[in-house]
Amino acid sequence: MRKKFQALLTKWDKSIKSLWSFIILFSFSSSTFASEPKPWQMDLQEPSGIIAEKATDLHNFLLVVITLISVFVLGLLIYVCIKFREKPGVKPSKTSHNTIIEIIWTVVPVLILVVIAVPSFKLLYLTEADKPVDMVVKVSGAQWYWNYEYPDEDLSFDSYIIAEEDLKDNQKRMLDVDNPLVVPEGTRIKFLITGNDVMHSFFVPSLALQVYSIAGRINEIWTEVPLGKKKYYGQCNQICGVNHAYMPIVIQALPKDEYEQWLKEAKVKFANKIKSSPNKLAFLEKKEVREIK
Ligand SMILES: [Cu+2]
Repeated sequence: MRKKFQALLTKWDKSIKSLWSFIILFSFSSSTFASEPKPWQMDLQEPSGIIAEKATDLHNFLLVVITLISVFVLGLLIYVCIKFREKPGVKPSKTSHNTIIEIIWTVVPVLILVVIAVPSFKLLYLTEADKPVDMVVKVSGAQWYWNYEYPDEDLSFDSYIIAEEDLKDNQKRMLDVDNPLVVPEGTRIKFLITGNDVMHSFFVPSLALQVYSIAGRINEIWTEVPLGKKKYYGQCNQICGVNHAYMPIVIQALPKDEYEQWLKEAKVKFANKIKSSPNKLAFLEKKEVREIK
């Protein structure tokens, strides 16, 4: 009996180890080249850059706090349900006030909120900090595509989703685009975000970017793209019309020399495209793009 149990334990240990190595291998191999949502993902995407890392830390800290509070409240509920349940021959308590308990349940939540507020405000100030940046990119949301403008390079182009039937083997359905926003690796970037028509939202979770794109005003945010050739996937996350689901975002980080090469080619490729074209409409039901004269 004991031997059988030990054999079972060893088998169990082995399968757990192989499962772990699979998970580690899988997450390493897929996270090396891309930050993207994964099937059955339970947690946040792997953070990239200082803001995303701090936001993930805050999220994990809050998760502990809310779990402790929920368990405590659940415990209290179970306790009162059992202790004060209806029983024959027992007179129910008529207590309606208890000054000490009332002070405790007012002061303790205030203290908890203060403890949460400190790291929360710190992070908020960091995201708003006016840090020196390496480059600026202007992002315009439109129905239903993104326009990226590099003001220092006099470069501007549109970025459309790749239709399902045109996807290549290594491209992701509903996430990959024809012209990604290419940036050099290890760069601090300021994004100026505006809109052409209705409200959109520029959302790249792994870089902790989530900013409304609103016509007539410019919102700004900065992020640090870490070292490493990598794709960061995002989507518009403000319901903006019938093709809202079809305007993904791809930020492609490249080594400096590859970025310079891309810049040279892009200046030729998008030479006649100086500013974003609000007249351009994407008819994604028909999978075609048409210019309206
Ligand atoms: Cu949108």
